[in-house]
Amino acid sequence: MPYNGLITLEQFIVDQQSLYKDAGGSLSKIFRSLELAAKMVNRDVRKAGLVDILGNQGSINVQGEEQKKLDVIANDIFLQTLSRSGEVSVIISEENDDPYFVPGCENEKYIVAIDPLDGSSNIDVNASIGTIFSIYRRPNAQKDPTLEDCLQKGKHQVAAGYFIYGSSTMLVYTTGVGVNGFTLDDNIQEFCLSHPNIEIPEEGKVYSVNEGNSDTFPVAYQRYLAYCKEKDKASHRPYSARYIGSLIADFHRNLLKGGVFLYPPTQSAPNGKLRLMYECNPMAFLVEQAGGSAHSGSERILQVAPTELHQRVPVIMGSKNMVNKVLEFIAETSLQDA
Ligand code: P6P
Repeated sequence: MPYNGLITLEQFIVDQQSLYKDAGGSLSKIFRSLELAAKMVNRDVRKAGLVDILGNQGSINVQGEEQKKLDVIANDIFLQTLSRSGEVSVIISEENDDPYFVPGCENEKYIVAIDPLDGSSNIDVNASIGTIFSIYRRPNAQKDPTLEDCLQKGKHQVAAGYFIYGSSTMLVYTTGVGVNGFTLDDNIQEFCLSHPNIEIPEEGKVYSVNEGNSDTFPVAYQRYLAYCKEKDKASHRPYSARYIGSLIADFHRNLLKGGVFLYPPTQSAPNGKLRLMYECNPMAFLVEQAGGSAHSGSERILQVAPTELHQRVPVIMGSKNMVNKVLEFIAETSLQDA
């Protein structure tokens, strides 16, 4: 019997190993690296207000965004620990223009895509932020890794998840056999199973979108927002608007309570703002494994064929029935426009 009924992440991974065909324990070693890095980032996030790691690093990342000091620190921590696992041949990061080919690991079989500290604009105001990760196998580990190895559809992910540094620090992940959540027990510094078999409600009463951009949303999305605000008791409308501006925080709330998150195309961001490889694909894998949906407006997110490392894609994801309602508005509008 586990100590005090607690099931640690380590014990859970060992128990699950046979389920996700982790022959040799390579994937388990990657998870242990991710867990160590998250504990280190969590330590730095928790003290950010006390030591000089707030504010901007001054450098600009590939997205043209100011890199905050914690962004850079988190990126370094994850790249170092993943490299040291000895199981990862390539790391894709929001903070790095190009793939990082891990020296000496040219013939390892895993690729990790990561957003080391998503929601970084919220660091200085103490709102929840997090790390998002996505893991693929290389098509052919006998050859040296290439950029093409990295550009795989989301449906080929072997694992995905996020760490959220919020009122508590959690890990939520999937290896394709459901979604489980673990909460960090600060006293023993162990992630312990706290949310087994997470399933997202098919319906919700929350919609998450930056309505500041709504005047340049496609008409279908504007019609959906009007629908959310109509009074209809039977369908629990008007819905509540909840938008923190930190993807992990908005996604996590909707995953547990039900709801829909949208980042539609806008005039300034015709493909939306969120990145396919290390934001939309991992979240899509998670939400589908939890019984929800994730769509770009024209296709299932996990079917999108990547062409660039940092490409963006519009996204509608969350409770299945709510995503389908948005898609209905898109279909109706395209019929009317035809
Ligand atoms: P906007 C944070 O920078 C982020 O990448 C996501 O975490 C978040 O959902 C989104 O951008 C917020 O973007 O344009 O609404 O500020």
